[in-house]
Amino acid sequence: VSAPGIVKPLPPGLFTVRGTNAETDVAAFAGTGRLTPADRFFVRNHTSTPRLGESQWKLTVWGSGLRGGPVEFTYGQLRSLPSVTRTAFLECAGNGRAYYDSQQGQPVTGTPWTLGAIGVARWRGVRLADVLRRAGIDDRAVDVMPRGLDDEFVAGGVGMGRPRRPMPVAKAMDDVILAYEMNGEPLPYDHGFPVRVVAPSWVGIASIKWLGDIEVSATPLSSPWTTRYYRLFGDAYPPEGSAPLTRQTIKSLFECAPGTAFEAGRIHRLTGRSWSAAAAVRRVEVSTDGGAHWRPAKLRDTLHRDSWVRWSADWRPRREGPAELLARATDAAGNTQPVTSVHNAQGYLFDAVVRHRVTVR
Ligand code: MTE
Ligand code: MO
Repeated sequence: VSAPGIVKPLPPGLFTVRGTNAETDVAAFAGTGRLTPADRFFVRNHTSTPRLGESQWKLTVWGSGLRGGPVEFTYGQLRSLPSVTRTAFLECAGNGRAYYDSQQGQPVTGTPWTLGAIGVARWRGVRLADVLRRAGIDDRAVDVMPRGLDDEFVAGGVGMGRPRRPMPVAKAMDDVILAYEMNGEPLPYDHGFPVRVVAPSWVGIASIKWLGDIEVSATPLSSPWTTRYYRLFGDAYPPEGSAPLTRQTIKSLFECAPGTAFEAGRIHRLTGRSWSAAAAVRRVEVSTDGGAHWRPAKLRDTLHRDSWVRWSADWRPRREGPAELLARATDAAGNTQPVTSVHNAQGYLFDAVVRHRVTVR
């Protein structure tokens, strides 16, 4: 079963499909390792997955921030550059958005993801910095804007062109990868075949899939994905919104489906994952009584900044009826998940502790 706009099969129980987007069901992370297999990895498509071939594909790097004219790279040329491999999570800026409404009573627009718009993969490709240097990037360059080869995005009858979003040259030259492999296999169609951007720790939209060209500019660039979307709008922000979003935030999930029934009087091993874009998660606390009492979860992974830490906590529920499981992560930079997340109209960067509702019987 695949959804309109998505090529790979999306079995119910592993995915919840909304339009052209597919969220990994949190229970589908259980039993997977630190890396999320591509067949369980969420898909966020503005339109639909193009099936491109690598022999026709080329990358064009162009713009006022180059010393000379446009430079093209074939797939073979890109593959022959020195490669790097890096584990990084990829997460939609709207992951957790549904809880603004369901937990805080604050309506927001956009895909109502719960917590499954995240995955961790091992990406292999070339450094964007190497490609930009080979293309002759000039000292005057300020912004770098990758653009996809998928269809134009149209919202409310207004065409916005193909998905593209500028990043400052400092990020582009730092840790960004042009990836052609995911978990040791060629990129699947849905995740950007033949080549995608991976911008570690940044909002998912920075990781443009089906890369076709990159504009390098000596003057600041913008796109609807830095002006209209992926900024924070609302009471807590100026009328023009916050600055364009860069890093993701801190979150935790339990690997159990909402409403899961636990047998009273028995010991259950609760498992989950926590991650943060600012620094590695170093402490996770769990509450099984709706937040009245907290205890440390057992961390099952070494600390890693761009990955999640898997954890577990044993629970012997006593009373029958509804229960709430809460997990609260703290990272090495001292960030802790708050009780409520500051509202913004498009529901980005939800970071509050999520109340996972289950039952005991
Ligand atoms: N790139 C293109 N070309 N088109 C898109 O629709 N979606 C972005 C980003 N890159 C998108 C894109 C968004 S919003 C996210 S969260 C990530 O891709 C999702 O990556 P995935 O589908 O591989 O999980
Ligand atoms: Mo996204």
